Amino acid sequence: MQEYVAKILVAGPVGSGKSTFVRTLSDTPFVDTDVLASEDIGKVGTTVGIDFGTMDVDDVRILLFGVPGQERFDFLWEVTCNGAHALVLLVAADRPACFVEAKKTLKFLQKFIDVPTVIGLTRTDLSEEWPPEEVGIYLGVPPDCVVNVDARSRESALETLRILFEYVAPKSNSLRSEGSFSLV
Ligand SMILES: Nc1nc2c(ncn2[C@@H]2O[C@H](COP(=O)(O)OP(=O)(O)OP(=O)(O)O)[C@@H](O)[C@H]2O)c(=O)[nH]1
Ligand SMILES: [Mg+2]
Repeated sequence: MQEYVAKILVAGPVGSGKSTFVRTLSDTPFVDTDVLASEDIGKVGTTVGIDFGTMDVDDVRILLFGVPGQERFDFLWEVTCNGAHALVLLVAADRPACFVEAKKTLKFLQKFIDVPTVIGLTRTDLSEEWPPEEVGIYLGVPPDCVVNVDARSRESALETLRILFEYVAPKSNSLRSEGSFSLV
C-alpha cells in the first residue's frame, strides 16, 4: 500500500515525447488520448485529452499526467496542473522552433504552479545537442535542472524522475526530500 501520492505533470510542445514518456513509465495500462493529426506535425497522432499512467516507487504512487502540446488546449494545462507536485517539461532538441513554445508553456504553467521542475531534452540523438546551460538560460531555469532524456527508454525516463526527486525537489523543499526513492 503506497503511503504517498506524487502528481507529476508532463508538458511541452507538440512532438516533444510527452505521451511516449508517460507510456514508457506507466506500470498500469496507459490511457491514450491521441487522434489522427489534422495537419502535418511530423507524426501520425496528437494528444487531445489527458494521458494518464501510474507507477509505484517505494511507498510513493506516482501519477503521471501528460497534457496536449497544442496551445489551443491550454485550458487542459490549467485544469491538469491543479495539485501537481512536480513538472516535467519536455522539449525536442531537433525542433529548435519549439523552444519558443516551451518557454510560453512554462510561463503559462508558472502562473498556476510553483513546483520542482525538470526540463527533459528529448530526441538529442537526432540533432546537435544544445548545451543544458543554454537551454536553462533560455527557459529561465538552473542549468542543472535540464537533462537529456530518450522518452522511449524506461531507463532514461526513470533517470529523469530520479533527478527530479533526488536532486531538484530537495533543493526546493516541496517534495519529500530524503532522497530515499530507489528508481531502479
Ligand atoms: N529518436 C528519438 N525519438 C524520440 C525520443 N523521444 C521520443 N521520441 C519519439 O518522438 C515522438 C514523440 O511523439 P509523442 O510522444 O506522441 O509526442 P507528444 O509530446 O505526446 O506530442 P503531442 O501529443 O502531439 O503534443 C515519438 O515518435 C517518440 O518515439 C528520443 O530521444 N529520440
Ligand atoms: Mg501526446
